[in-house]
Amino acid sequence: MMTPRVAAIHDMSGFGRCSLTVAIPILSAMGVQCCPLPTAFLSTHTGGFEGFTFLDMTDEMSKVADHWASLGLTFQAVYSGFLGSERQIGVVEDFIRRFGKDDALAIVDPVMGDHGHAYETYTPEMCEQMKELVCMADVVLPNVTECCILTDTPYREENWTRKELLNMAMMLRLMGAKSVVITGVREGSCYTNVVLEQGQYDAKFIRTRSSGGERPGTGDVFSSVVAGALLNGKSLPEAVSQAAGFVKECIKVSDEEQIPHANGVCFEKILGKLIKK
Ligand code: PXL
Repeated sequence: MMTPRVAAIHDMSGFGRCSLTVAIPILSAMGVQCCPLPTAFLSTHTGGFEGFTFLDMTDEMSKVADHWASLGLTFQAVYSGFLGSERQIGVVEDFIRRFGKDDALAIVDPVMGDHGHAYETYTPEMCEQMKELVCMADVVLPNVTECCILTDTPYREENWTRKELLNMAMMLRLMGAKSVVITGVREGSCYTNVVLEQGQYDAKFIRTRSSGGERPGTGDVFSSVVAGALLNGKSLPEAVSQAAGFVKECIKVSDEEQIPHANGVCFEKILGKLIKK
């Protein structure tokens, strides 16, 4: 099989294990060529360190896209995550229009916030603009906070009914996303991922028992494994199950190793499990 190629549009945070520093190794381990298009360079992620630096790369991104187009490069998927400015969201939309043609997948992780709050760098205007990007997605992977922002639903930390979750997933599909995965919904001692596939009217609820505390970057680990699995020919529910299992193990080993919370998950310890036999 030809090596699938992905354009990965995320920030590069030097320390803290998120975005490109997890997407590149995970996709490579899964036999997928990852071509990074950084949205910003930060010294650390924004969730747990004071005084992080932030270099916005918006102006560079269109130049990179122009050069890639001039080389005639094609991608089997465009995979976006943390974005650095409102204007940049339009740049990503243009990129998908240009490179997401034919059967290339547009995988959009609408990274915006967690636990009912937007991340420090996400303005209300950016959150609004993200609704347009989501319309272009073949697969969109919001957590509950992001799902609420995108569907204008009041946020609750817990006790979502499956009907409410299905309704929110349906709303995202009505907006234009083809398949929807609502990630990391807390249900008692489990996390549930809600998978609403293109053309279906019922969702699959994939439950995984929690293996420890929450950590930054797990959403990026999850979406990167889903992207890799889809490009390896797995179905969306299979990809979600693999991602949920991998994140669970990452959290377990990080707790065992007593990795500080802000440092994310030490996925390096178990990365080998993703390597295709
Ligand atoms: O994991 C999401 C994420 C990605 N990139 C940056 C972040 C965060 C979450 O805090 O700060 C820079």
